[in-house]
Amino acid sequence: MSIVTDPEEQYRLITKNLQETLNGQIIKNVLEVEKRPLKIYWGTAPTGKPHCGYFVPMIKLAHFLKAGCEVTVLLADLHAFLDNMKAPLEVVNFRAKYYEYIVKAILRSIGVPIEKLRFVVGSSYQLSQQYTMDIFRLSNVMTQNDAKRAGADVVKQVSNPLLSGLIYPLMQALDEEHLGCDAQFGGIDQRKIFVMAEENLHSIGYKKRAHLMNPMVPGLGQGGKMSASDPNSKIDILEEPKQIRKKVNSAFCAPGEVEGNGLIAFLEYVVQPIQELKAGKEGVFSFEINRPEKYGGPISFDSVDKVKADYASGDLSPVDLKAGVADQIVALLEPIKAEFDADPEFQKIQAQGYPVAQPKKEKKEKKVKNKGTFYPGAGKSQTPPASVEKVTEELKDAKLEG
Ligand code: STL
Repeated sequence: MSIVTDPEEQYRLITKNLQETLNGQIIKNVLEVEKRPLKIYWGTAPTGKPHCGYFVPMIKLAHFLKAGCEVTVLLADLHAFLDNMKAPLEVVNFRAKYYEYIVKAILRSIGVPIEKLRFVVGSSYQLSQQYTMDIFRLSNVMTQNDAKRAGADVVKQVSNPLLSGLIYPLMQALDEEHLGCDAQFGGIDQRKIFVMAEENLHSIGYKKRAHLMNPMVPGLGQGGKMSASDPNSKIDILEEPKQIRKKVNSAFCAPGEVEGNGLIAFLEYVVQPIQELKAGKEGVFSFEINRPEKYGGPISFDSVDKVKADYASGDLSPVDLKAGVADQIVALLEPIKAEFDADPEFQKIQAQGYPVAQPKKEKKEKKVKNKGTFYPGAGKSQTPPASVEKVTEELKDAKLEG
């Protein structure tokens, strides 16, 4: 991957395919006036196992690296905990490490050099005295409503919201200062937090950063949604080919409808950009569908627009589109799965981050007792939980109901 050095070309690459850029002038100033590499970070909260949607931000990280940026990946472990305990403290450090493995494996698989990529675990600096004081200082210039609104699209919305949901956005704003960056990148769902950061950091003596936002890309579920409750709507990065094909086959794919179609979106936002990165050339695209001879034989496309046109007209059927996209996903995930299968450390960290739930039998027993393990009156004789995750779920349910 050759590094781009012309400031105008760097800016074009940094902002390529984004939905929105706020304060692009800050970026231009760094590149054109200060003439130094742009410092940019992307944060992710290590909650559930990363799925195919992760390719979308990875492609932008590739653009940033190609533009010579100093790129930081924030593994926001405390945020994963603060967002309704999506990651229990007992496993969050393993999940952060697992996310690092996955991010590196994805980038390697698409031919991106990662030597220059910096990984920072949130709790490594977010528990410092200075950071803590900054939370307090920010909490004295922002209202509860400001914080609530900032987190509205990011923090899981529940019936009885926890205080942690107000702390979450404040910390994300502070991360910009404490990671020493010029710009933060994220999905358009982060917009309210980004705007809040721009509006408030100056009140505690810190500078405003630029913000880069990716579009939200439709998934494979109903209406292009990815949902935690529908396992078919998400394909794990380490999913087996058989499972990939099964999930793609069950994907929501309305005949003739291009808008919100997760399979076509995958071609547009993942397959094409990766082909462009690999070729070092824009506009390249080749998509082959291995259709059996008895249904008319192989089909090939050289642009996403042609895929869209043929799908809209009915010339390309959902069945054929699914088969072709499934092949693409299988091929993209193959080297990542191979890396996982060849690395015992990678496997170990996955097992530690995502301990398997206990067998159903025990679950039934618990129901009869109707008391959580951590219920104040619980006797010492109670069996300790096999899965931390499950206990956390129970505590959460108890809270929501109570
Ligand atoms: C998620 C899912 C996702 C992004 C994030 C969280 C972002 C978290 C974050 C936390 C702290 C920061 C920046 C970003 O400073 O796609 O659950």
